[in-house]
Amino acid sequence: MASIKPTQPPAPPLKQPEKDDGNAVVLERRTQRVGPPQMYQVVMLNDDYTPMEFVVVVIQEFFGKDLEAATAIMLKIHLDGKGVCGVYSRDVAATKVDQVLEAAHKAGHPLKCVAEPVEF
Ligand code: TYC
Repeated sequence: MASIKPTQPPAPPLKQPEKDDGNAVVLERRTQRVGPPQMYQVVMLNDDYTPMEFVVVVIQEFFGKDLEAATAIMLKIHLDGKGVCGVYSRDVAATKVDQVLEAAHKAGHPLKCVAEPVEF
């Protein structure tokens, strides 16, 4: 008598390891942007200890202002508590903040500044 084999479900096809033939195309997922990129203003804050001259030099050095413009910005910060030194893309603004904080820290001054998104 012929034996009856139990029927097996078909085996899944063996998966071939993917080979890189050097022609692979990698698609980078990008979030679609509508409108211009968000810009950031670097806002410097007043304090009671940082010398005015130091602030003026920092504004000239890192924000590309001449002596007159840097002095006007410094005085505005001194009188109003804060002031905008410049407007940049996100990475550039973050770099400016780092540069100012490092220079102030090295000189022993408590000068602070922050980057904040520009409202429009
Ligand atoms: N208020 C400081 C002083 O009288 C000067 C100053 C100006 C400090 C601007 C910080 O962001 C600043 N020496």
